[in-house]
Amino acid sequence: MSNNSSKQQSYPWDIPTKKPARELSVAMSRLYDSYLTPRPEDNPLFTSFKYTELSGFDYHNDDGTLSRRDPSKIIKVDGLYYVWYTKRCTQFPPKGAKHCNELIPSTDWDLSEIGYATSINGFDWIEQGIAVPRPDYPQLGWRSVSTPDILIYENKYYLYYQAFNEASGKKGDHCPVTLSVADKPTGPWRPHGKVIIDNGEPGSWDQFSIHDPYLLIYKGKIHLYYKAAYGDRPDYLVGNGLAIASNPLGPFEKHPLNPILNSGHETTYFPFGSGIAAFSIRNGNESNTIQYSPDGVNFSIAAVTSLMPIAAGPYVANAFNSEGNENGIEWGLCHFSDKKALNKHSFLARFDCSLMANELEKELKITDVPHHPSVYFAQSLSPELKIKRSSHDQEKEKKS
Ligand code: AAL
Repeated sequence: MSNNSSKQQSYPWDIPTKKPARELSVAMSRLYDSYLTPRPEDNPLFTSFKYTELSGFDYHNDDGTLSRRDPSKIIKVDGLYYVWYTKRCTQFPPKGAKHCNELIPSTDWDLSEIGYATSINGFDWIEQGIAVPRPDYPQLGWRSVSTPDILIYENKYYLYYQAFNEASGKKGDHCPVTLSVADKPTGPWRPHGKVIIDNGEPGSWDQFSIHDPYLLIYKGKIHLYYKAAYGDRPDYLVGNGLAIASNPLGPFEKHPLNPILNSGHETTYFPFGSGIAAFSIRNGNESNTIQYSPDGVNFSIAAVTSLMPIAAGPYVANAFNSEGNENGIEWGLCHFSDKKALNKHSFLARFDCSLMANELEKELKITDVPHHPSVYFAQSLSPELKIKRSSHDQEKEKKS
């Protein structure tokens, strides 16, 4: 503490919007240095999230045989919104890597295809069918194709997706990324048939998996963000990488600074102002944050939030023609899945947020988001830990 700090004026009652010219604690300094505005209510990169169930999708009475998950970003073509997603329609629900076969999926995204749907308002959807089916053995992705994202480049449509040649979970969740090309969003889609992003060299963080491809055109270059889960499961780490190309078919050059996000399962990126913003949704020290980079590479935390949408695929108006003054995003689709359910499947839902540079939606700038007690109690102790904790207490009492 400096000598004159006791003499300086108190921090004002009405929070100053500009950093006051007085000594500040580290936390209060950070409020001005690390965030666009000191109050989240005014911060264009802070948002809370609201959720709406969608109409138009059937799930076989939730018996686990029909799943939709990992939606792409959403695009609008001729007044219609389009989304692509992992669609699994199998005779049986997933039964794990040990019990899977040609009919029984290992995981929720095993034995899947790429489905797509359209909507005029983003709430009511009509499934249009399968965009990319599983190709015949031994073609790339014969076991499963999943987790798509869309790029429009020079009037052609490119669907990037994960291509599994073995059931996920057998060794890990190992797969590369490939793509299919079409002249229209409705297809027909022509498989490229080749791996589009190579796995890293042996021993590197992305040696086994390139997941969640996510495409933007930024500063004239195709930016493909991806996620890799690295380290040994179940305690793996999750990072996001970036690969850049001048042509949708590659070659994609991985950024030398990869990983460029230190946390965040799944990828959600959008042009914001003159840079790129990202969701860091779960897994890692920086879970539940919204991040910003002035260059698409060097991200910092811009907001801490809660109840973030899982596997968010936002509607990004200028994903492929950003002009350097972008207004951000307001809604998208995400998925929910019950990891503990026996008949495991996922379903799509809509999220709404307020991440616009030029507009604030008050209803979506709330930091106090109360949850029903059932949300907390759903996070129950395992029976083993409960026993350990209660015997701890008895031990402690005996000692005291
Ligand atoms: C998802 C994504 C990828 C993974 C699996 C299915 O949430 O990260 O798609 O492979 O889980």
